[in-house]
Amino acid sequence: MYTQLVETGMKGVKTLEDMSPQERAWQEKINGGVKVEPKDWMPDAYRKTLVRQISQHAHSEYVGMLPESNWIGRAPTLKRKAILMAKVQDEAGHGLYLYSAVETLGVSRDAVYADLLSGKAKYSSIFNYPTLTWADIGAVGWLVDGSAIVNQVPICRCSYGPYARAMVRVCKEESFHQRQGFDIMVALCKGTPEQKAMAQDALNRWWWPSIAMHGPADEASVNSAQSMAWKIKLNSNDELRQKFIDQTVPQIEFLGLELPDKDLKWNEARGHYDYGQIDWVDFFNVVRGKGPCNEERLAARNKAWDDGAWFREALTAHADKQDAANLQQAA
Ligand code: BYC
Repeated sequence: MYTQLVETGMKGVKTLEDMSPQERAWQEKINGGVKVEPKDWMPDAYRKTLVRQISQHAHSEYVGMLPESNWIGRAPTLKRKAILMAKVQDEAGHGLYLYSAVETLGVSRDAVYADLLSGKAKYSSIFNYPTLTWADIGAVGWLVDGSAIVNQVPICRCSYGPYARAMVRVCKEESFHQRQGFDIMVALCKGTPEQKAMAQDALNRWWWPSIAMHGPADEASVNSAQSMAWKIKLNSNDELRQKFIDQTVPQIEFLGLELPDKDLKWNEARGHYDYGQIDWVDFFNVVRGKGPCNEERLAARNKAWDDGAWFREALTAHADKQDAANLQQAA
């Protein structure tokens, strides 16, 4: 949404020589590992890129609650239900930390949220696929939160202080989420043949979206070069995708499930797994709002916003009364 406002595209990453003395001094601080804080001077394009990425990230957490909350009422045991409720609540908390981090950049949470509700803002492609069976809840925790951890651990070291600090707690919670998902998969894979087949089916459907969610291939990633120069991103999309694949294949083998990609095999020379062709046409369709659940997700978020109007009004009225009482007391 903000890309057109960012003056420095992939090919236009400025060298230190091209920068003004102020920008050069700032970039040198970044190169030296110094964090940028909200009141520091920063280039407009850096601020806009952060607003874009952090708000998309916040929206992803918020929309990401929907595919899983769909199963809270149908979890197979009380224990699984309590765990899933805690996980979904954590995601709401992640959204709140991230919306707070965006506000430190001088934009209001309501403004960025309005862009989500209108369909203008992006959020992660992964949440536009349906959770059809209980095994999908296992696959989402294991693969989606697993991908999120691989992406977010480096963000704990990114150049913008409030974003980096927010990620520390998010990553700790994501580790719990990933383990609860894997635990569901282990239980299903040790269960009846029908349960194991359910686990395989969930893996087959979630594998490709989970590796695509790391973003377009490096040569098609318009923002990576600049974001990496600014240390908003510390790794490229393909590097993180490869890391996720390398760590997840042994887990698939441990579960005794079939690899979901016939081209997935260890490459001794590269020291990594090779993998098959990602369907980028499908990915960009989903990103553009044409995925299986895009409409449903936005409708759910809009309904929640509309249903909550009376509550927001009550909170505002209460805060106004408190302010008036405080003013009277101070007079
Ligand atoms: N979905 O130049 P690129 C979670 C867009 S939360 C949709 O590589 P960038 C969880 C991209 O925005 C998961 N759009 O972009 C929550 C750009 O478009 P614009 C969310 C995508 O920013 C609840 C265009 O494609 N995590 O896991 O350098 C429950 C070109 O891409 C996607 C984050 O947000 C996508 N998958 O790199 C459970 C992490 N990928 O904006 C789990 C923080 C790309 O120019 N974000 N696009 O119009 C990032 O690390 C980076 O923003 C990305 C993309 C790696 C996602």
